[in-house]
Amino acid sequence: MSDPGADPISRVLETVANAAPEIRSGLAGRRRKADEQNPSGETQLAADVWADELLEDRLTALDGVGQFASEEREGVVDAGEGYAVAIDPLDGSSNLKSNNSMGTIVGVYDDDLPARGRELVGAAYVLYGPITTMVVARDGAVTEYVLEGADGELADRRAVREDLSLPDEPVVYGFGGRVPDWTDRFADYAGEIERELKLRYGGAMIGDVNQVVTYGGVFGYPELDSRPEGKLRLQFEANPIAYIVESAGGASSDGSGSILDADADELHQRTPVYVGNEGLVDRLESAFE
Ligand code: P6P
Repeated sequence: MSDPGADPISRVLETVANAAPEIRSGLAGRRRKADEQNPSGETQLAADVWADELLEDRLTALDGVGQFASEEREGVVDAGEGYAVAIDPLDGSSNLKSNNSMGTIVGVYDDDLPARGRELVGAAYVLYGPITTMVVARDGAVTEYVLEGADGELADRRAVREDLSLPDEPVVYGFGGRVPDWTDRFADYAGEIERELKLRYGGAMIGDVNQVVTYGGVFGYPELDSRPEGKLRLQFEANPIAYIVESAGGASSDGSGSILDADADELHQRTPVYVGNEGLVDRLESAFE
């Protein structure tokens, strides 16, 4: 398990890393639908519920964790004194049926939840791809690890990219939602980008964001005519990813400014999300003026 002597933020991140091989090995048998919906009204899979309970159990047991919240549960769990941990235990779990990439997202806030992204003191995502990797942002630095473990045990956490930063030249883009649902101003922006970059959209934010972090480009789940606030959750998805991408030299926006400056009013509030190379995000904000 995590090193008890480490600081609380490290202990949270190590606990998520240690759980990753076990979560990965537990997915195959948990593809069935659960009987519940999450607070966002999305049908849960058995894997969603199981990963959420596993991580809640381990993270709330840590000294230095005072609150726990998850995309999969209604309220904030009181865990004593310390940092607030917000997770998306299985981001993109709808990809489980089609056997495509998924992820786990974690944000460590130095404030009660719901909290603004500026209160983050650490964030990470695990990507369950052909291999299991974890991208961690702390103190302005981003590191990618390979997490290797047989039979659900973490045998090795090996840094493979340190001081990770987005390449200067963007290559890929990925935009969520249905094209007819896009607002005109986003559709105009997307029309420009589509003629410049290569489409990489896999339906799980972590897989798509990792493409942008690796190759340079832009990911967005935009404002929609039917839902101006978009789909993605501020506490569990948008803030941690914005923190990571901005720590890697990129930019984030909710359409008007950095996602990290967005007011946090409700635990499950949604926000439009645009992250990637600064120039591409700037162009989006200019198109929205
Ligand atoms: P759509 C997964 O459910 C998720 O929350 C993100 O990981 C992903 O970017 C988005 O929703 C996909 O949504 O509408 O394309 O299925």
